[in-house]
Parts: sequence; C-alpha cells; structure tokens
Amino acid sequence: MRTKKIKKPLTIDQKISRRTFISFGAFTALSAGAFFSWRWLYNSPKEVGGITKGAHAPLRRVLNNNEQVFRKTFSHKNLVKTYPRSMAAKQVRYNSSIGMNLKAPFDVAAWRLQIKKLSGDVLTITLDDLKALPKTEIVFAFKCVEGWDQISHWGGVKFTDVIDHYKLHNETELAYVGLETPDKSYYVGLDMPSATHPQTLLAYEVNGRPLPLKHGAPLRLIIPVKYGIKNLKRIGTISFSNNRPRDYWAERGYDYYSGL
Ligand SMILES: Nc1nc2c(c(=O)[nH]1)N[C@H]1C(S)=C(S)[C@@H](COP(=O)(O)O)O[C@H]1N2
Ligand SMILES: [Mo]
Repeated sequence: MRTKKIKKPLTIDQKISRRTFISFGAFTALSAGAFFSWRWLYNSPKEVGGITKGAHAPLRRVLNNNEQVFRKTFSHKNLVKTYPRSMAAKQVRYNSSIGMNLKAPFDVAAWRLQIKKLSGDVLTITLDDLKALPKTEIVFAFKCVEGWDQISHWGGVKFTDVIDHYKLHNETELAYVGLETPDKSYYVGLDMPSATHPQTLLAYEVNGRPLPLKHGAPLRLIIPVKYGIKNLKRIGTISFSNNRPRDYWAERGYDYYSGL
C-alpha cells in the first residue's frame, strides 16, 4: 500500500537553524554590499581643480547639488529671523582665532581694510571711513557648525552700503567674494547672492560696543545666512572673482556653501 507523503512540521531546532542560515546569508550579502559601495567610493574619481581638489567627487557632488537646491530658493527678500535686543546674550560666545594671534599685540589704529578692484586698484579704507557710512544693527541667532547657537547683537555697515559707496557694482557682477585675515591664514569664499544679502554686515560693534579683539576687532563679517565658519573675524582684504575663492574650512572637508 502506498502512503501519501506528509510534510512533517519543522521542529523548533530546525526552525532556529533555518533562521540562523537566512540571517547569516543576509549578513553576508549586506556586508558585501557595504564593502563594494565603500570600494566604489574609495576608488571614485577625485576632483581635480578648484579649492576642494582631492576630495572624492561623488561626495562633493552631493554638497554641490544641495547648493543648487538652496540657491534656487535663496532670495534677498527672505530675511533671517531677528530678535529684540533684550534677548541678545550679554556674554558673547567666543569660538576660535585662526588668523588672529591673540597673544601678539595688534595695532587696531594702524589697521586698514583693503578692497581689491577689478581694475587692479586697491582701495585702502580706515575704520572711520566705514563708521561714516550708515550704521546697521542686527540681533539674530548666530550658529556654529560645532553645534552651538546664540542670539547676539552686532552693529556695523551693510556690505551693500560699502558696495554702493565705493561703486563696486562691476565687482558684484562676479560670482564670488573672498575675504582673508591680514596674515592670510584664515580665509573664506562667499557666493555673491549671500554676500549682497541685506543682512550681511561688516561689523565693528557687538552689544553696542567696539568689537573686542577675540571677536575680530576692528572689523569682522556678520553673515546671518551662513554658519559661523563663514563669519570671518579681523578682515584684512576683500576681493571678487568668478572662480571660488579659497576657503579654509572647505579645504578641510566642510561644505563650501555652508548656508542655513
Ligand atoms: N579669523 C577667524 N575668523 C573666524 C574664526 C577663526 O578661527 N578665525 N572662526 C569662525 C567660527 S568657526 C565661528 S563659529 C565664528 C565665531 O565667532 P566668535 O568667536 O565671535 O563667536 O567665527 C568664525 N570666524
Ligand atoms: Mo564655528
């Protein structure tokens, strides 16, 4: 007599070993996937030109694509949120001092701002020249990429007022602005729309008082549409270009755009 074959239900042990087998297979497949993705990235072409040369191109591509998205929505009509002065910190946070040796004396009176024009001429501007222009104040939440933010109160001259006063309109037709400390060891590059945003200041005051050295005396950049890294302290020179100017933190892997 022929018996019909009945499928025996799996015992608990069999079930466990089957699951272990599946898990192991999945683990191996995922590991291989991770390894090959990593190897693809590791062997991927590197950027050749520009200030981020040497960085893996696919990684920079993500940042550059993000920048394109941000730039499409960027408008001079979109203002960063501002606060009443009473909310501004009395003890303003200090972050870092690359390009401004705080142990060495610094002669603020001898300081001059140099603006490099397209003609090759260099404007040499004193702090009093800048103070003679309309003063603008802003209270906003300053944000550092290291994870802190603080509402602070700054005063100075709008970058666009400097542009108008010194007739730098040919210069602002270009794509970028570069700023450097007098010793050239800290430097940032800014896209022109952000530099000419109405809240961008060349600041000489904090909390209504002249800037202390550690906050960038006599003149620093305050650019609320960017993270702290772009807010260069102790400005020495300003220049204009169509190529991305060198940028201290972008050279070290941070996003060139660093917008908020
Ligand atoms: N010259 C110079 N400017 C600089 C820096 C710096 O190290 N050197 N640090 C930047 C960073 S990372 C931040 S968060 C802000 C901090 O400004 P604060 O020290 O006045 O808070 O300055 C920016 N500007
Ligand atoms: Mo920062």
